[in-house]
Amino acid sequence: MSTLLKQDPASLTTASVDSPLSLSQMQTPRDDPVGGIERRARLSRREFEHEYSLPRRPVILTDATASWAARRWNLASLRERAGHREIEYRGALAKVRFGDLIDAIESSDPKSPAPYGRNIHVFRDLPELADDIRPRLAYCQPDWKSTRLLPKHFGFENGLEEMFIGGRGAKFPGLHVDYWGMDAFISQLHGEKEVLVCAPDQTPFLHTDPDDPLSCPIDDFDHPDLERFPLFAQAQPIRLTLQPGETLFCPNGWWHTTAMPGVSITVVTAQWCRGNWRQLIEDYVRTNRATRRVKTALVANYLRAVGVALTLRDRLWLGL
Ligand SMILES: O=C(O)CCC(=O)C(=O)O
Ligand SMILES: [Fe+2]
Repeated sequence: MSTLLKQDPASLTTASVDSPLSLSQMQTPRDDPVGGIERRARLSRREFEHEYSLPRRPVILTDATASWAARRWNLASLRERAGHREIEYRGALAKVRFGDLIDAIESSDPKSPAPYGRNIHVFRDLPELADDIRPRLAYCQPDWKSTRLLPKHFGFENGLEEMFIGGRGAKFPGLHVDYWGMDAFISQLHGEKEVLVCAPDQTPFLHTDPDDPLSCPIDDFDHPDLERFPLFAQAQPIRLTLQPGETLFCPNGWWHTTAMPGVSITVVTAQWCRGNWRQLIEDYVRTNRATRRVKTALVANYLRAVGVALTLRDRLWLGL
């Protein structure tokens, strides 16, 4: 089995939807940090803001999706309910029947893994499943990018929920930082997902290309080619396994990639908030300044002003 993980983290103190936290788990919510990434349950929105979102610290939330019906998804139920839908996924050349993708995933093998169904737009392409991932994660509210202060023609899409579905041996195509400054909530719903994470201060060891600063060219983390990528010998990647029911909060700037030891179904929620607004502006400027210099500077200043207004709203009205 080719995986990101050579060893699993210590046994987990995971809150599952079916079995509420025991008292001892509630009293020791910071048990079992993996490379400094804690597992936490029953965090208030304000605690999340101040302990993780503003300091830009990742965390595994063990109960963020507890109310989602999607916690009961599996290949058979998705095939029955939405197998007839035509979907798009990133990396595919054409639309595919969701049921055909599921069939391929069911018989995926590490030697020739089935395609990894990435960034499937649940609300647009799989409407039968939309209610299963509502309400939106509480830690993603309010989503700053959906504010009425941002005119539609700025081209920022509103909040995104996307499905990632893969089988044994599938991998995300590479270690990367998300574009548009977005934070990702990677909610594991079925099966396990192996995740490799590198903190922002590891960037000097990742051999990034200045023209493509959000992707890392290293393609095999079990056997990294240290002749080609000698600096990686100094890197300190964090490896963890997400269990069904767990959500990894991956703040923008943190590198991440994933691998699937078996069937895996995930929903990733993108988030914009006070914690990453500056990063959204930086990424907007980085990608647009060469072609539209004046417009980019004006929009960036407007976005900064929106950031001030929304910070005041969140602090004064919402008590965050
Ligand atoms: O769940 C995964 O495989 C990773 C998703 C991700 O990193 C992304 O969409 O940017
Ligand atoms: Fe990502």
